[in-house]
Amino acid sequence: MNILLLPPIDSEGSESPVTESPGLGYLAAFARRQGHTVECFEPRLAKLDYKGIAEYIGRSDAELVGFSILDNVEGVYQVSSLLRRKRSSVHITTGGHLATFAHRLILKECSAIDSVVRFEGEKPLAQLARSLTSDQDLSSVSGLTYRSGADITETAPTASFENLDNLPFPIRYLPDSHYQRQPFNLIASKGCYFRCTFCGVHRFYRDSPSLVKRYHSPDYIVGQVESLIDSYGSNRFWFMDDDLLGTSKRERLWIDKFIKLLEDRGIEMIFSLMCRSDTINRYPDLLQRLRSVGLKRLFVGIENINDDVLTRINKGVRIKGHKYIPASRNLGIELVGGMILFDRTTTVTELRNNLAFISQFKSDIQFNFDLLKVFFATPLYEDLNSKGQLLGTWREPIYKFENQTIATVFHVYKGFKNYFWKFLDLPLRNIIWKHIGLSNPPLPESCIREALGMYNALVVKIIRLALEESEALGSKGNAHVIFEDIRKAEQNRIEETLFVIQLMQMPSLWSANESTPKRQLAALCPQLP
Ligand code: B12
Ligand code: SF4
Repeated sequence: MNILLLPPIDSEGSESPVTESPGLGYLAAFARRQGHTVECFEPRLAKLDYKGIAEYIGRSDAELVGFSILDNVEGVYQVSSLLRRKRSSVHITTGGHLATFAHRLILKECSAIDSVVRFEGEKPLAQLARSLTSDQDLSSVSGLTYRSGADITETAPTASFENLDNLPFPIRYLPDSHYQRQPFNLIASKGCYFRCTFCGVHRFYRDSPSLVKRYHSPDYIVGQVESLIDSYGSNRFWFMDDDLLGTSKRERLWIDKFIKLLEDRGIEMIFSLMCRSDTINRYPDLLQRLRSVGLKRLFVGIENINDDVLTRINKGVRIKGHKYIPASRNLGIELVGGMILFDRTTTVTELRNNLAFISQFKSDIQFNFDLLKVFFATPLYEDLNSKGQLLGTWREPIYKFENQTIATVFHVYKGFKNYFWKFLDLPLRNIIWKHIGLSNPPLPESCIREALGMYNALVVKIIRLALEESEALGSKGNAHVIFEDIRKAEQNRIEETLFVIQLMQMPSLWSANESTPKRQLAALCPQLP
């Protein structure tokens, strides 16, 4: 059967960078091994709107179309409805975390969609294609929710691959040139033993008949790495696992074996991964060892520096678990710290504690400052929903802050985030990627430190000012007015940060030169202060 798979569709007009979906690559590789013809299509490369996507699919010879859904359900509804008008006989299915949790809602809300594959999709997708080819009843497909007449029926899921090595290597569906600029995404394990309230990963694996966490063997992953380096000549990778490093001895043994294999085979790779803060605390030697085999960038879910908040989100860690958050400068690894600065019950003291913590690191960590977002079917969603504290819809659930000062500060911060996104945030990420060699050409250390230091200081300053002003104004505080006050007061600092970051995007200025951007700036534009 001819199958066409699409990664999560972005909302129209979104400019977020293209990231290859390893999940889609596995689905395609497995279905091909079962004898189907499978293509994956990334509409963002062609910059297509919903109509354009539907037209593209309509022109293809796909008989089964699969949409991966992460967040943008509305986009999938619109494309599916447009497609249905062009091709009445094509079978439209969906899958992924959100689709799994909201399977019945999706089929109820969008009549153009025929089915939802729940949980891991490799076996069910291949079974669905086989059933459709032979015109069989869909009841033999495992883990499928589908229409039968006016009803919605669901079949029980069966366990997915207990031994992940039985899966073929995922296909790489983006143009070759993409991998010269961006790393290859890898998945070495699936699942996570923790149960953070805001995350759907644990439910996805716990509700399925498969084991909660499974690993590919180090041999499989290293084999994949070697084969990609041989085929594409690029050695940059990004492990996208839920929690690759974990905290148990068993997980540590996996990492040790993986490191040894890379050393024994003399493989030179550059990679990044995501981990919990208590992993670093438990195994302080681990980062150095990973660094010696190519770890260049580490995303650490610090989340918060208040024990009450860590308990609220059920992170399974106390602040003493953050004890060993090292400085990038000392380690030679670029650190990204995920911080949840705002949640429904954030207090002013909690926010101040977090800002003080962030300030300590100056230019040593790239912080992602975030709002605790609610995703459908997560424990957080269930809790707030049961207490009647959710507004919006299941697709876009939101909550009201308890503390009015925090609400105002958040809206001021959000205003700056939107204001900065294109000019500061995104370019800063790009230059960090360049710096660590995850994309070319690399930038010198001093540049990155300068930009990061300026950016972190700017954001902390803005939030502190917003806090001061909204506390002083009390109930009269208006986020829009405070935003404008701060923007005017901090215009010089904003422009300087913006200029330095933009300057750094001109690699020709940086080549082997280690001087700081400020000096470069002064040399280039002596008229500037
Ligand atoms: C890569 C990634 C992204 C990429 C997307 C890349 C892409 N083109 O797909 C980017 C960076 C863009 C991204 C964005 C977001 N992401 Co994201 N992302 C991931 C990440 C790290 C890896 C995904 C992956 O490949 N996993 C491995 C594969 C094997 O698993 P899988 O993708 O789930 O696919 C399997 C099944 O779900 C199923 N399946 C999936 N799609 C389909 C489609 C069909 C047709 C079928 C049959 C089956 C099927 O079969 C697959 C194979 O077994 C996961 C975390 C993780 N490790 O999974 C988070 C994760 C999926 N993301 C998440 C979130 C919340 C988001 C955002 C909403 C974040 C935000 N606040 O903006 C956005 C949404 C963007 C959008 N456009 O909708 C959450 C989802 C939580 C939930 N809903 O419960 C996760 C789990 C992270 C987390 N721990 O919270 N993300
Ligand atoms: S540790 Fe990460 S993957 Fe695991 S439940 Fe928490 S947020 Fe989700």
